[in-house]
Amino acid sequence: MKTTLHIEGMSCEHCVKHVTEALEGIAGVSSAKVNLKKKNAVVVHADSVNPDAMKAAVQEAGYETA
Ligand SMILES: [Cu+2]
Repeated sequence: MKTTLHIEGMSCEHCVKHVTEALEGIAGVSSAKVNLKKKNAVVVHADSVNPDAMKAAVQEAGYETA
């Protein structure tokens, strides 16, 4: 499955890395491509991964997501 999350609050490559690691740290997520300019993350994951878990991981990392 592929889910695109809108992410607010990223300002540099460090933020991108932070969000990428947060998302890829979730069990069942195979990859997360975070785009600073587009302010989004395209996450490839197993069907079992709840979108709310991905949002929570982004928020715990210190960023906003809707
Ligand atoms: Cu940053």
